[in-house]
Amino acid sequence: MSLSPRTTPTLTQYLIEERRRFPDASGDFNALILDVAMACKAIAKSVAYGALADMYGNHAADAGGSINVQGETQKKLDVVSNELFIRMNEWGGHLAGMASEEMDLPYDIPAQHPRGKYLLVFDPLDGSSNIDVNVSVGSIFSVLRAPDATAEGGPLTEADFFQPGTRQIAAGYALYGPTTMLVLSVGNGVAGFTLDPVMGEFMLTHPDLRVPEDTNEFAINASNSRFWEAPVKRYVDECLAGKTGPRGKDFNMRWIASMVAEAHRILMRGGVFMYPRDTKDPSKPGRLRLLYEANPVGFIMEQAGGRASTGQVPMLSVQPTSLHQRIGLVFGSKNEVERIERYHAEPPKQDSFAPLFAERSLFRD
Ligand code: AFP
Repeated sequence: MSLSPRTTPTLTQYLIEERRRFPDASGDFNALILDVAMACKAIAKSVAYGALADMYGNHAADAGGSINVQGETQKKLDVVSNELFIRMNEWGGHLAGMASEEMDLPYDIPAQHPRGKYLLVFDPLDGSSNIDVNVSVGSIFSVLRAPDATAEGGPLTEADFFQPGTRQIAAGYALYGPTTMLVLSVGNGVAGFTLDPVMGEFMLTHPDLRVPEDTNEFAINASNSRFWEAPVKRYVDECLAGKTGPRGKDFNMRWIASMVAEAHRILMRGGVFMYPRDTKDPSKPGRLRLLYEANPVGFIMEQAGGRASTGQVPMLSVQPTSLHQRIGLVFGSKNEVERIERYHAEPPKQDSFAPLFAERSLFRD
């Protein structure tokens, strides 16, 4: 460890430098991001204490556990993280409302606190089904501008949040892994900060992150392969065929089941992530959620030179129609995501290459 005086900028310094691009800015936005960062630090602490602070296991509402709006069993840490996001962000006067994976309806700023001009949308603890086995999890957030009427005191409605991803003012995630990191875009590239646990500060360790345009790594839950649509099957089959297939190179596969951790790996070294629309449950047009998973991660990817898509259209162009809307999501290295989009646009090929189900393949004896 170097003993020279620390010159690495903090998150606060980074935000102040960024704000200089907007001489008329009030400082509200920077204060909001610092409140979000404070929530992430508090969550990082709870995650790190784990079993020592009785943080593992399911949330025990009425001793029978609790189910969120998604129909998923809430972990203790889901509930704690949601509460931390709310408490750290409701008082500052920067927000007109919040929405979360863990809350059925939007959260109104209590009357005793001033209202502001932004909306905060978050997944307080993504990948929380991995918590009890100590795998990396994270928080994902997105900042939108509130409609004027709401910012000025009108009623907060679900429709206030129905803004396409292109309208995000900022987005990011915190990753609670071997180190705690905050990855942030305020619309001017992507920067990564590492939490210095002694100083309690996020330090700018990864300025100007870029996603490599090409990759030989893909991530998908292959147990769903029988439900995939033809373009996804084709793409994965071609990757699995490796050097001897149409791609002419070998691929590696990864699946953490913690999207924020996969997003971070892809941001650092390239790759493609797919949780595509499939036929598993026709009532759900995808597994992941548009407003607090796909859009913020999509914004980060695009700001880092990567790409995010539904498979059919750019993710950030999708007009949301409900708060907890699910969607098919593909993101990562630009050239691979574009290839998957091309496969969706092309008419299905009768003689398409399908080694997964061919004579000598993974899924045959
Ligand atoms: P949890 O937050 O319930 O663990 O869900 C995580 C997640 O939304 C996303 O982070 C993963 O990529 C995906 O679900 C994993 O889904 P599968 O369990 O179907 O692989």
